[in-house]
Amino acid sequence: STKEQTYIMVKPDGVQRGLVGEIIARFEKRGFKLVALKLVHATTEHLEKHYADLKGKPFFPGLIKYMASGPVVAMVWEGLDAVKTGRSMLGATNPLASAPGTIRGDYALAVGRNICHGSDAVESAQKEIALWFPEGLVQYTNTLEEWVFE
Ligand code: DAT
Ligand code: MG
Repeated sequence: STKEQTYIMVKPDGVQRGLVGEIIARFEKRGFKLVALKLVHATTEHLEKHYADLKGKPFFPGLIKYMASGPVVAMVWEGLDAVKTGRSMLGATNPLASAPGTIRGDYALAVGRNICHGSDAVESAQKEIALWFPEGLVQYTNTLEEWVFE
């Protein structure tokens, strides 16, 4: 296992439904370190870059409209196997296939309203972090780290 950074985003439905704190709490309690955070109402152009790999899918226009419908909470979390672990904490893309105990499995039903995003690979995490945080991340020491990592 290696220390990684992953891009996690509470989508507009998660913000509207008051699930921001719940989602942040899960990453905090797991032991991940928060290294960037902001509330942003993204433009269509920005979201089309974020979801560039899905351009051409039948659901793409609806996805962009939904993602632009309100502010999102953009975050970067750091820790061991952050990308893969973040994905497993989120659950499956379709919430109906997400296990209870996962974020989507506990709080969502519809694939088009699945409340949160998580990077699917280290390379996409790096791209997404650069897209959402061109200003860079926050450098600081978390004094609890020695209790979370060996
Ligand atoms: P994930 O968000 O789990 O990485 P993805 O990258 O394949 O999934 O798709 C991005 C988002 O697009 C997903 O969170 C919800 C939406 N989406 C995916 N497949 C869909 C579908 N078949 N119908 C409607 N929306 C879909
Ligand atoms: Mg994806």
